[in-house]
Amino acid sequence: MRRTICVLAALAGLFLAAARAGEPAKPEPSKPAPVFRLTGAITIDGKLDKPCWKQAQQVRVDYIFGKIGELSAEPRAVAKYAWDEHYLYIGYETFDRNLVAIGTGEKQGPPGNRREGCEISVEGKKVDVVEFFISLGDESFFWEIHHNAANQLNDIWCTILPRDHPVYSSTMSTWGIHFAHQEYLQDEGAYTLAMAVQLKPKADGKPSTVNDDSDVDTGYTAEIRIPWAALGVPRDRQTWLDADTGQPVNQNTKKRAPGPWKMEGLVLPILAVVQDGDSKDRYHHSSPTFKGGWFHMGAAEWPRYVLTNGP
Ligand SMILES: [Ca+2]
Ligand SMILES: [Ca+2]
Ligand SMILES: [Ca+2]
Repeated sequence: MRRTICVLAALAGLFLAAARAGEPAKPEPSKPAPVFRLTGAITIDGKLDKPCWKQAQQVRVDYIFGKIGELSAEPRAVAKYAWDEHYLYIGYETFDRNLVAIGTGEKQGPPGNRREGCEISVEGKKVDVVEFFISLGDESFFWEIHHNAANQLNDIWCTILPRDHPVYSSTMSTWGIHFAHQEYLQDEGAYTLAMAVQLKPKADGKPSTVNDDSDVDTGYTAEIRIPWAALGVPRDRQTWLDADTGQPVNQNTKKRAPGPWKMEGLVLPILAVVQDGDSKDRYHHSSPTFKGGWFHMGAAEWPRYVLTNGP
């Protein structure tokens, strides 16, 4: 009897192995790429000549939308990421030969740090914009950020509910995504959202021009600084300081100020996207495996990064 059970178990094992062999192999999730900590404070001026950007790994934003793993023959954009205990930093560069940037005319943000939004699509205009989808590890909740050559910025908190959830198919969730446009990235005390742009020089040495197609531009570089608190990071990474003495305190202390965030080791998916209104292939992005469709629905395919202390 015992022998029969053993033989049956072995046969079942063989069938299972055969079934597994017939399944398409699931690709292993790629190892997160390191993002290095800043070695000193930086001024957000849009210039990528700082040591942190020289040491940061380059992220190619050259994958052609809808063509899995296929890179553009010419560079479209490069993104770089860095961090410290208060901020995520994004640096990027475009190579656009005709810069177009259109503002929404509407401002958002906290008092003292309000910023104009940017249009991402305008009928009859060849709008350019760079986008970042930043998740703190959850594929259903994340920020979508748009930025352009005129230093205009949108920040949209996106929520994707399960398909069988009533809100998924409600008016709150167009195309299955709830776009919270009116939300904005919050400052944390003295730690504020900042961004800046530098237009790259043209062949004649003068800066590229925005919304003037009589010349040949070379693109621009940009920096965006986002407080960790704004992005929705885990609260157990937060610390507090005594507002008077600057000494570490617990969160029940009345006169407290934001302390350093303990961010080392955090893994976060970030997708970078560049839109060039002049290009036949309008969208390029940074994911080697994204299939197409809504970027929002493909968070599992966004490249992942891990915050590390240094190279
Ligand atoms: Ca363009
Ligand atoms: Ca917003
Ligand atoms: Ca121009």
